[in-house]
Amino acid sequence: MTSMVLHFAPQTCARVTLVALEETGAPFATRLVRFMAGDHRSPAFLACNPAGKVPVLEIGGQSLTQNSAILPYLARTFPAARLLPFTGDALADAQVQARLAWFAADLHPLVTRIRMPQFFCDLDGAPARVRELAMQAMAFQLRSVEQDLGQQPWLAGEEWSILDAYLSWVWFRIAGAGFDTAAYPNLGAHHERADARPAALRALAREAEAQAELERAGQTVPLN
Ligand SMILES: N[C@@H](CCC(=O)N[C@@H](CS)C(=O)NCC(=O)O)C(=O)O
Repeated sequence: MTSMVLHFAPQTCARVTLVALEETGAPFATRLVRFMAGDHRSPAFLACNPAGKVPVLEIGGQSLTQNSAILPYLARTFPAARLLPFTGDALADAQVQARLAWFAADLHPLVTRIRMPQFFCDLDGAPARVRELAMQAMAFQLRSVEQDLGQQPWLAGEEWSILDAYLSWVWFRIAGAGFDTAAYPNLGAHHERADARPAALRALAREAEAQAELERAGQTVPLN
């Protein structure tokens, strides 16, 4: 079997790939990227991903980046894990890709503005406003999902998919940054369900180990 190595950091969107790998049951190794030590700007890491971001999945020595590419790769390579509801129908499969793109291109940038608004405008008082506007935009994006999850347990319907892990990561990031979670009870319950899956628990345990390692070295990313 082709070897797989995930470059990741705890609490980041690499969690989604980590959960996907755990769901496949395939063997893989992990490499902790220590942002506070500048690992993501090292020549070795930039050779894997010139964008300097996690996740990077090395597959037989080749780097694959972007959750929206990695997750379909894993879904197609390990069909028994049923990571994504691909059917082979071009339009249905494009709808699945659209969902992935919604997470990567619409929701994730809002998460970043909510968590790290100072990277978008550092003028006096501006970060608070950046965060506020991003919270409003996030609330708008999540309203239809909240409605859907009142009718069905998982994003794609009756069956779990890795889209649920993506949503759970978004929820984790915004809930920890003061987002008004009380207005989204179905999303809150979904988060509990998604994170209680055995593969998610294994992924969270790996993250906890990595976080402890960062704490021992005084290299945790400061909370905003
Ligand atoms: N579009 C990328 C986003 C990757 C990304 O933004 N990763 C963040 C962590 S959540 C990162 O590595 N940030 C470090 C940096 O930008 O310096 C994906 O979905 O994989």
